[in-house]
Amino acid sequence: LWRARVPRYTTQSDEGMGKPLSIEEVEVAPPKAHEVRVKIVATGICRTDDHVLKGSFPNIDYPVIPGHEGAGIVESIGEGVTCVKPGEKVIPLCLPQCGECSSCLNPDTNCCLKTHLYESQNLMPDKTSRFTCKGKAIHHFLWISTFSEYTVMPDSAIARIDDDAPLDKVCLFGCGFSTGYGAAINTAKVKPGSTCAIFGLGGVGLSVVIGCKSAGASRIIGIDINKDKFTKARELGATECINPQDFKKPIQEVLVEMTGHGVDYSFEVIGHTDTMVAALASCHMNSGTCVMVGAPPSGSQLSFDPMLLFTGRTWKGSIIGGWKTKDSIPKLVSGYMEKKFNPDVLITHTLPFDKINEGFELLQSGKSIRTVLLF
Ligand code: COD
Ligand code: ZN
Ligand code: ZN
Repeated sequence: LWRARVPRYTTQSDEGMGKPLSIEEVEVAPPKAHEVRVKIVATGICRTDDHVLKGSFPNIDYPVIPGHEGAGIVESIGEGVTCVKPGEKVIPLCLPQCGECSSCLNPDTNCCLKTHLYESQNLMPDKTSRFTCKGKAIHHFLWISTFSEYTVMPDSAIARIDDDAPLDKVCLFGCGFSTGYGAAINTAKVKPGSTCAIFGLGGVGLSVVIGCKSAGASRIIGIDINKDKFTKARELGATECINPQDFKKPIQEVLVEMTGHGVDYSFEVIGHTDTMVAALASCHMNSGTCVMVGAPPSGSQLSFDPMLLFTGRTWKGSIIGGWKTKDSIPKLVSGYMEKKFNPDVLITHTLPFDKINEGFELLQSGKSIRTVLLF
Protein backbone atom coordinates (compact mmCIF):
# COMPACT_ATOMS: atom_id res chain seq x y z
CA LEU A 1 0.00 0.00 0.00
CA TRP A 2 1.20 3.50 -0.79
CA ARG A 3 0.96 6.00 1.96
CA ALA A 4 -0.12 9.42 0.85
CA ARG A 5 -0.60 12.71 2.61
CA VAL A 6 -4.00 14.19 1.92
CA PRO A 7 -6.15 16.89 3.45
CA ARG A 8 -9.04 15.24 5.21
CA TYR A 9 -12.23 17.20 4.95
CA THR A 10 -14.61 17.25 7.87
CA THR A 11 -17.88 15.40 7.59
CA GLN A 12 -21.05 17.41 7.09
CA SER A 13 -22.09 16.63 10.63
CA ASP A 14 -18.66 17.47 12.03
CA GLU A 15 -18.39 20.55 14.16
CA GLY A 16 -15.15 21.28 12.33
CA MET A 17 -16.93 22.12 9.07
CA GLY A 18 -15.37 25.17 7.47
CA LYS A 19 -12.22 24.93 9.58
CA PRO A 20 -8.82 24.72 7.88
CA LEU A 21 -8.01 21.35 6.39
CA SER A 22 -5.83 18.86 8.15
CA ILE A 23 -3.33 16.74 6.30
CA GLU A 24 -3.58 13.06 7.09
CA GLU A 25 -1.79 9.83 6.19
CA VAL A 26 -4.04 7.78 3.95
CA GLU A 27 -3.54 4.29 2.58
CA VAL A 28 -4.19 4.12 -1.14
CA ALA A 29 -5.08 0.60 -2.27
CA PRO A 30 -3.81 -0.78 -5.59
CA PRO A 31 -5.98 -0.27 -8.66
CA LYS A 32 -8.56 -2.96 -9.43
CA ALA A 33 -9.52 -4.03 -12.98
CA HIS A 34 -9.96 -1.04 -15.29
CA GLU A 35 -8.49 1.33 -12.71
CA VAL A 36 -5.26 3.31 -12.63
CA ARG A 37 -3.19 4.52 -9.67
CA VAL A 38 -1.55 7.88 -10.33
CA LYS A 39 1.16 9.85 -8.53
CA ILE A 40 -0.17 13.40 -8.60
CA VAL A 41 2.58 15.96 -9.23
CA ALA A 42 0.56 19.18 -9.33
CA THR A 43 -3.03 20.21 -8.67
CA GLY A 44 -4.89 23.48 -9.04
CA ILE A 45 -7.51 24.72 -6.58
CA CYS A 46 -10.85 25.45 -8.29
CA ARG A 47 -13.89 27.20 -6.81
CA THR A 48 -15.73 23.87 -7.01
CA ASP A 49 -13.31 22.44 -4.41
CA ASP A 50 -14.25 25.34 -2.17
CA HIS A 51 -17.92 24.38 -2.63
CA VAL A 52 -17.05 20.87 -1.43
CA LEU A 53 -15.27 22.31 1.57
CA LYS A 54 -18.29 24.43 2.47
CA GLY A 55 -20.79 21.59 1.88
CA SER A 56 -22.53 23.32 -1.05
CA PHE A 57 -21.58 20.81 -3.76
CA PRO A 58 -24.42 18.33 -4.44
CA ASN A 59 -24.28 14.60 -3.67
CA ILE A 60 -21.06 14.49 -1.71
CA ASP A 61 -20.45 11.94 1.01
CA TYR A 62 -17.96 13.02 3.67
CA PRO A 63 -15.19 12.58 4.68
CA VAL A 64 -13.89 13.06 1.18
CA ILE A 65 -10.64 13.88 -0.61
CA PRO A 66 -11.48 16.65 -3.11
CA GLY A 67 -9.34 18.12 -5.91
CA HIS A 68 -10.09 17.72 -9.60
CA GLU A 69 -7.57 19.85 -11.54
CA GLY A 70 -4.47 17.69 -11.40
CA ALA A 71 -1.69 16.22 -13.47
CA GLY A 72 0.55 13.31 -12.67
CA ILE A 73 2.31 10.11 -13.64
CA VAL A 74 0.84 6.63 -13.84
CA GLU A 75 2.21 4.52 -10.97
CA SER A 76 0.41 1.22 -11.67
CA ILE A 77 -2.50 -0.13 -13.68
CA GLY A 78 -5.17 -2.72 -12.98
CA GLU A 79 -6.16 -5.64 -15.18
CA GLY A 80 -7.54 -4.73 -18.59
CA VAL A 81 -6.18 -1.17 -18.73
CA THR A 82 -4.87 -0.43 -22.22
CA CYS A 83 -5.04 3.37 -22.50
CA VAL A 84 -2.06 4.19 -20.23
CA LYS A 85 1.14 2.56 -18.96
CA PRO A 86 3.18 3.14 -15.77
CA GLY A 87 5.49 6.15 -16.16
CA GLU A 88 3.24 8.02 -18.60
CA LYS A 89 2.07 11.56 -17.93
CA VAL A 90 -1.68 11.90 -17.47
CA ILE A 91 -4.50 14.26 -16.59
CA PRO A 92 -7.33 12.83 -14.46
CA LEU A 93 -10.73 13.64 -15.98
CA CYS A 94 -13.38 15.14 -13.70
CA LEU A 95 -15.88 14.28 -16.45
CA PRO A 96 -15.18 10.76 -17.73
CA GLN A 97 -15.58 9.54 -21.29
CA CYS A 98 -16.72 5.93 -21.02
CA GLY A 99 -17.07 5.58 -24.78
CA GLU A 100 -20.18 3.43 -24.46
CA CYS A 101 -23.10 5.53 -23.21
CA SER A 102 -25.54 7.43 -25.43
CA SER A 103 -23.72 10.72 -24.81
CA CYS A 104 -20.30 9.27 -25.62
CA LEU A 105 -21.68 7.65 -28.79
CA ASN A 106 -23.25 10.94 -29.92
CA PRO A 107 -20.59 13.05 -31.68
CA ASP A 108 -22.32 16.29 -30.60
CA THR A 109 -22.39 15.79 -26.82
CA ASN A 110 -19.77 15.40 -24.11
CA CYS A 111 -21.65 14.83 -20.88
CA CYS A 112 -20.86 11.12 -20.39
CA LEU A 113 -23.64 9.44 -18.42
CA LYS A 114 -21.04 8.25 -15.91
CA THR A 115 -20.87 11.82 -14.58
CA HIS A 116 -21.54 12.37 -10.91
CA LEU A 117 -24.73 14.20 -11.94
CA TYR A 118 -26.27 10.84 -12.84
CA GLU A 119 -24.36 8.44 -10.65
CA SER A 120 -22.39 9.15 -7.47
CA GLN A 121 -18.62 9.16 -7.91
CA ASN A 122 -17.90 9.15 -4.19
CA LEU A 123 -16.85 5.51 -4.55
CA MET A 124 -15.16 3.62 -7.38
CA PRO A 125 -17.52 1.98 -9.90
CA ASP A 126 -17.54 -1.23 -7.80
CA LYS A 127 -18.92 0.89 -4.90
CA THR A 128 -15.84 0.57 -2.70
CA SER A 129 -13.18 3.11 -1.75
CA ARG A 130 -9.42 2.87 -2.38
CA PHE A 131 -8.68 5.31 0.46
CA THR A 132 -8.40 4.32 4.12
CA CYS A 133 -7.50 6.67 6.96
CA LYS A 134 -6.96 5.24 10.45
CA GLY A 135 -8.93 2.17 9.41
CA LYS A 136 -11.86 4.17 8.07
CA ALA A 137 -12.84 4.38 4.38
CA ILE A 138 -12.63 7.89 2.88
CA HIS A 139 -14.72 8.96 -0.12
CA HIS A 140 -13.47 9.81 -3.58
CA PHE A 141 -14.43 13.04 -5.34
CA LEU A 142 -15.51 12.95 -9.01
CA TRP A 143 -13.61 9.63 -9.08
CA ILE A 144 -10.26 11.47 -9.20
CA SER A 145 -9.46 13.14 -5.80
CA THR A 146 -6.34 15.01 -6.89
CA PHE A 147 -5.58 16.42 -3.41
CA SER A 148 -3.71 13.21 -2.70
CA GLU A 149 -0.14 12.24 -3.55
CA TYR A 150 -1.48 8.94 -4.83
CA THR A 151 -5.00 8.46 -6.12
CA VAL A 152 -6.96 5.84 -8.04
CA MET A 153 -9.39 6.44 -10.91
CA PRO A 154 -11.31 4.35 -13.45
CA ASP A 155 -9.64 4.16 -16.87
CA SER A 156 -12.57 6.11 -18.34
CA ALA A 157 -11.44 9.09 -16.25
CA ILE A 158 -7.82 9.44 -17.34
CA ALA A 159 -6.11 10.83 -20.43
CA ARG A 160 -2.51 10.37 -21.49
CA ILE A 161 -0.74 13.61 -22.43
CA ASP A 162 2.48 14.69 -24.12
CA ASP A 163 5.67 13.32 -22.49
CA ASP A 164 7.17 16.84 -22.46
CA ALA A 165 4.17 18.59 -20.91
CA PRO A 166 5.04 20.59 -17.75
CA LEU A 167 2.69 19.07 -15.17
CA ASP A 168 2.82 22.15 -12.92
CA LYS A 169 1.17 24.14 -15.73
CA VAL A 170 -1.00 21.71 -17.69
CA CYS A 171 -2.94 20.64 -14.60
CA LEU A 172 -5.22 23.59 -15.50
CA PHE A 173 -6.40 21.62 -18.53
CA GLY A 174 -8.12 19.22 -16.11
CA CYS A 175 -10.77 21.84 -15.36
CA GLY A 176 -10.46 25.64 -15.45
CA PHE A 177 -8.86 26.36 -18.79
CA SER A 178 -10.66 23.64 -20.76
CA THR A 179 -14.02 24.63 -19.23
CA GLY A 180 -13.77 28.31 -20.10
CA TYR A 181 -11.99 28.07 -23.43
CA GLY A 182 -14.35 25.35 -24.68
CA ALA A 183 -17.46 27.31 -23.60
CA ALA A 184 -16.45 30.00 -26.12
CA ILE A 185 -15.09 27.72 -28.85
CA ASN A 186 -17.42 24.69 -28.72
CA THR A 187 -20.61 25.73 -26.96
CA ALA A 188 -21.09 29.33 -28.12
CA LYS A 189 -19.03 28.91 -31.32
CA VAL A 190 -18.08 32.59 -31.14
CA LYS A 191 -17.78 34.15 -34.59
CA PRO A 192 -15.09 36.60 -35.74
CA GLY A 193 -16.08 40.24 -35.28
CA SER A 194 -18.68 39.48 -32.61
CA THR A 195 -19.30 41.08 -29.22
CA CYS A 196 -19.03 38.96 -26.06
CA ALA A 197 -19.80 39.60 -22.37
CA ILE A 198 -18.27 37.47 -19.63
CA PHE A 199 -19.84 37.57 -16.16
CA GLY A 200 -17.17 36.56 -13.62
CA LEU A 201 -13.44 36.89 -14.24
CA GLY A 202 -12.04 34.05 -12.15
CA GLY A 203 -9.85 31.35 -13.67
CA VAL A 204 -12.72 29.95 -15.71
CA GLY A 205 -14.09 33.34 -16.83
CA LEU A 206 -10.63 34.46 -17.94
CA SER A 207 -10.35 31.25 -19.96
CA VAL A 208 -13.61 32.25 -21.67
CA VAL A 209 -11.92 35.59 -22.47
CA ILE A 210 -8.98 33.68 -24.04
CA GLY A 211 -11.45 31.60 -26.08
CA CYS A 212 -13.43 34.64 -27.31
CA LYS A 213 -10.23 36.40 -28.28
CA SER A 214 -8.85 33.42 -30.18
CA ALA A 215 -12.20 33.01 -31.98
CA GLY A 216 -11.76 36.58 -33.26
CA ALA A 217 -14.35 38.48 -31.19
CA SER A 218 -13.80 42.20 -31.68
CA ARG A 219 -15.41 43.39 -28.46
CA ILE A 220 -14.99 41.48 -25.19
CA ILE A 221 -16.65 42.96 -22.12
CA GLY A 222 -15.59 41.59 -18.72
CA ILE A 223 -17.95 41.96 -15.74
CA ASP A 224 -16.87 41.46 -12.14
CA ILE A 225 -17.59 42.95 -8.74
CA ASN A 226 -13.87 42.71 -7.92
CA LYS A 227 -12.07 45.32 -10.01
CA ASP A 228 -8.71 43.72 -9.19
CA LYS A 229 -9.62 41.10 -11.81
CA PHE A 230 -9.68 43.68 -14.61
CA THR A 231 -5.92 44.00 -15.24
CA LYS A 232 -5.51 40.36 -16.11
CA ALA A 233 -8.75 40.33 -18.13
CA ARG A 234 -7.46 43.23 -20.27
CA GLU A 235 -4.09 41.50 -20.65
CA LEU A 236 -5.90 38.44 -22.04
CA GLY A 237 -8.11 40.30 -24.49
CA ALA A 238 -11.00 42.03 -22.71
CA THR A 239 -11.60 45.33 -24.47
CA GLU A 240 -13.74 46.78 -21.64
CA CYS A 241 -14.29 45.82 -18.01
CA ILE A 242 -17.21 46.92 -15.86
CA ASN A 243 -18.24 46.57 -12.24
CA PRO A 244 -22.03 46.21 -11.73
CA GLN A 245 -21.65 48.07 -8.41
CA ASP A 246 -20.64 51.23 -10.29
CA PHE A 247 -24.10 51.50 -11.89
CA LYS A 248 -27.53 52.29 -10.52
CA LYS A 249 -29.36 50.39 -13.26
CA PRO A 250 -29.23 46.60 -13.73
CA ILE A 251 -26.13 45.41 -15.54
CA GLN A 252 -28.14 43.94 -18.44
CA GLU A 253 -29.48 47.43 -19.21
CA VAL A 254 -25.93 48.82 -19.10
CA LEU A 255 -24.77 46.17 -21.57
CA VAL A 256 -27.70 46.74 -23.93
CA GLU A 257 -26.92 50.47 -23.91
CA MET A 258 -23.21 49.87 -24.48
CA THR A 259 -23.86 47.67 -27.50
CA GLY A 260 -27.10 49.02 -28.97
CA HIS A 261 -29.07 45.78 -28.95
CA GLY A 262 -27.22 43.48 -26.56
CA VAL A 263 -24.17 41.29 -27.06
CA ASP A 264 -23.90 38.39 -29.50
CA TYR A 265 -22.66 35.99 -26.82
CA SER A 266 -22.89 36.19 -23.04
CA PHE A 267 -21.34 33.78 -20.53
CA GLU A 268 -22.27 33.31 -16.89
CA VAL A 269 -19.15 32.12 -15.08
CA ILE A 270 -20.11 32.80 -11.46
CA GLY A 271 -22.80 30.25 -10.62
CA HIS A 272 -25.49 32.62 -9.28
CA THR A 273 -29.09 32.47 -10.49
CA ASP A 274 -29.47 36.27 -10.66
CA THR A 275 -26.43 36.67 -12.92
CA MET A 276 -27.65 33.74 -15.07
CA VAL A 277 -30.81 35.69 -15.86
CA ALA A 278 -28.87 38.97 -16.24
CA ALA A 279 -26.54 37.27 -18.74
CA LEU A 280 -29.51 35.97 -20.74
CA ALA A 281 -31.09 39.43 -20.81
CA SER A 282 -27.77 40.97 -21.92
CA CYS A 283 -27.64 39.21 -25.26
CA HIS A 284 -29.41 40.25 -28.46
CA MET A 285 -33.15 39.57 -28.15
CA ASN A 286 -33.23 37.58 -31.36
CA SER A 287 -29.79 36.32 -32.33
CA GLY A 288 -28.05 36.29 -28.94
CA THR A 289 -26.65 33.16 -27.32
CA CYS A 290 -26.13 32.88 -23.57
CA VAL A 291 -23.94 30.11 -22.16
CA MET A 292 -24.28 28.92 -18.58
CA VAL A 293 -20.83 27.85 -17.36
CA GLY A 294 -21.16 28.32 -13.60
CA ALA A 295 -22.88 25.48 -11.80
CA PRO A 296 -26.20 26.55 -10.27
CA PRO A 297 -26.36 26.32 -6.47
CA SER A 298 -27.73 22.89 -5.54
CA GLY A 299 -31.51 22.83 -5.22
CA SER A 300 -31.93 26.31 -6.72
CA GLN A 301 -34.70 27.33 -9.12
CA LEU A 302 -34.65 29.99 -11.82
CA SER A 303 -37.35 32.57 -12.29
CA PHE A 304 -37.27 34.66 -15.46
CA ASP A 305 -39.50 36.38 -17.98
CA PRO A 306 -40.14 33.76 -20.74
CA MET A 307 -40.30 36.64 -23.22
CA LEU A 308 -36.50 36.63 -23.02
CA LEU A 309 -36.50 33.29 -24.86
CA PHE A 310 -39.67 33.79 -26.91
CA THR A 311 -38.02 36.46 -29.04
CA GLY A 312 -35.34 34.03 -30.18
CA ARG A 313 -32.43 34.05 -27.73
CA THR A 314 -30.59 30.75 -27.28
CA TRP A 315 -29.71 29.58 -23.76
CA LYS A 316 -27.16 26.77 -23.48
CA GLY A 317 -25.30 24.95 -20.77
CA SER A 318 -21.67 23.87 -21.01
CA ILE A 319 -19.85 21.25 -18.95
CA ILE A 320 -16.04 21.10 -19.21
CA GLY A 321 -16.27 23.33 -22.24
CA GLY A 322 -18.23 20.78 -24.28
CA TRP A 323 -15.07 18.71 -24.79
CA LYS A 324 -15.20 14.94 -25.03
CA THR A 325 -12.55 14.82 -22.35
CA LYS A 326 -10.47 11.73 -23.12
CA ASP A 327 -10.28 12.63 -26.82
CA SER A 328 -9.82 16.38 -26.45
CA ILE A 329 -7.75 17.16 -23.35
CA PRO A 330 -4.58 15.55 -24.83
CA LYS A 331 -5.15 17.65 -27.97
CA LEU A 332 -5.54 20.81 -25.91
CA VAL A 333 -2.26 20.01 -24.12
CA SER A 334 -0.58 19.53 -27.53
CA GLY A 335 -1.99 22.92 -28.58
CA TYR A 336 -0.40 24.41 -25.47
CA MET A 337 2.95 22.77 -26.34
CA GLU A 338 2.63 24.36 -29.82
CA LYS A 339 1.96 27.70 -28.08
CA LYS A 340 -1.56 28.08 -29.52
CA PHE A 341 -2.75 29.45 -26.18
CA ASN A 342 -1.12 30.14 -22.87
CA PRO A 343 -3.11 29.64 -19.68
CA ASP A 344 0.10 30.00 -17.58
CA VAL A 345 -0.92 33.59 -16.87
CA LEU A 346 -3.87 32.27 -14.86
CA ILE A 347 -1.46 30.77 -12.30
CA THR A 348 -0.94 33.55 -9.77
CA HIS A 349 0.44 31.37 -6.98
CA THR A 350 2.41 28.14 -6.72
CA LEU A 351 2.66 26.60 -3.26
CA PRO A 352 3.90 23.37 -1.70
CA PHE A 353 1.00 21.00 -1.04
CA ASP A 354 1.35 21.49 2.73
CA LYS A 355 0.15 25.08 2.26
CA ILE A 356 -3.21 24.01 0.81
CA ASN A 357 -5.08 26.10 3.40
CA GLU A 358 -3.21 29.19 2.31
CA GLY A 359 -4.28 28.38 -1.26
CA PHE A 360 -7.94 28.28 -0.21
CA GLU A 361 -7.56 31.55 1.72
CA LEU A 362 -6.16 33.21 -1.41
CA LEU A 363 -9.18 31.97 -3.40
CA GLN A 364 -11.69 33.04 -0.74
CA SER A 365 -10.20 36.53 -0.42
CA GLY A 366 -10.24 37.00 -4.20
CA LYS A 367 -6.44 37.47 -4.26
CA SER A 368 -5.65 34.52 -6.53
CA ILE A 369 -6.81 33.38 -9.92
CA ARG A 370 -5.30 29.91 -9.75
CA THR A 371 -3.08 28.45 -7.07
CA VAL A 372 -1.17 25.35 -8.12
CA LEU A 373 -0.07 23.02 -5.33
CA LEU A 374 3.04 20.91 -5.81
CA PHE A 375 3.73 17.60 -4.08
N1 COD B 1 -21.27 39.82 -10.45
C1 COD B 1 -20.09 39.82 -11.10
N2 COD B 1 -19.02 39.06 -10.72
C2 COD B 1 -19.16 38.32 -9.61
C3 COD B 1 -20.36 38.27 -8.86
C4 COD B 1 -21.45 39.09 -9.32
N3 COD B 1 -22.63 39.10 -8.68
N4 COD B 1 -20.19 37.44 -7.82
C5 COD B 1 -18.93 36.95 -7.91
N5 COD B 1 -18.30 37.48 -8.99
C6 COD B 1 -16.94 37.21 -9.47
C7 COD B 1 -15.90 37.04 -8.39
O1 COD B 1 -15.38 38.29 -7.97
C8 COD B 1 -14.85 36.19 -9.12
O2 COD B 1 -13.85 36.97 -9.74
C9 COD B 1 -15.64 35.45 -10.18
O3 COD B 1 -16.97 35.97 -10.18
C10 COD B 1 -15.73 33.93 -9.91
O4 COD B 1 -14.47 33.40 -10.03
P1 COD B 1 -13.82 32.29 -9.05
O5 COD B 1 -12.33 32.49 -9.10
O6 COD B 1 -14.50 32.33 -7.76
O7 COD B 1 -14.21 30.91 -9.72
P2 COD B 1 -13.67 30.05 -10.96
O8 COD B 1 -13.44 30.92 -12.15
O9 COD B 1 -12.54 29.19 -10.52
O10 COD B 1 -14.93 29.08 -11.24
C11 COD B 1 -16.16 29.60 -11.39
C12 COD B 1 -17.24 28.58 -11.82
C13 COD B 1 -18.54 29.30 -11.68
C14 COD B 1 -17.03 28.15 -13.23
C15 COD B 1 -17.20 27.32 -10.92
O11 COD B 1 -17.40 27.63 -9.59
C16 COD B 1 -18.33 26.35 -11.31
O12 COD B 1 -19.48 26.56 -11.06
N6 COD B 1 -17.97 25.26 -11.96
C17 COD B 1 -18.94 24.28 -12.36
C18 COD B 1 -19.04 24.18 -13.82
C19 COD B 1 -18.17 23.14 -14.42
O13 COD B 1 -18.22 22.85 -15.60
N7 COD B 1 -17.32 22.58 -13.60
C20 COD B 1 -16.34 21.65 -13.97
C21 COD B 1 -15.64 21.18 -12.73
S1 COD B 1 -15.41 22.52 -11.68
ZN1 ZN C 1 -13.21 22.94 -11.49
ZN1 ZN D 1 -20.03 7.78 -21.53
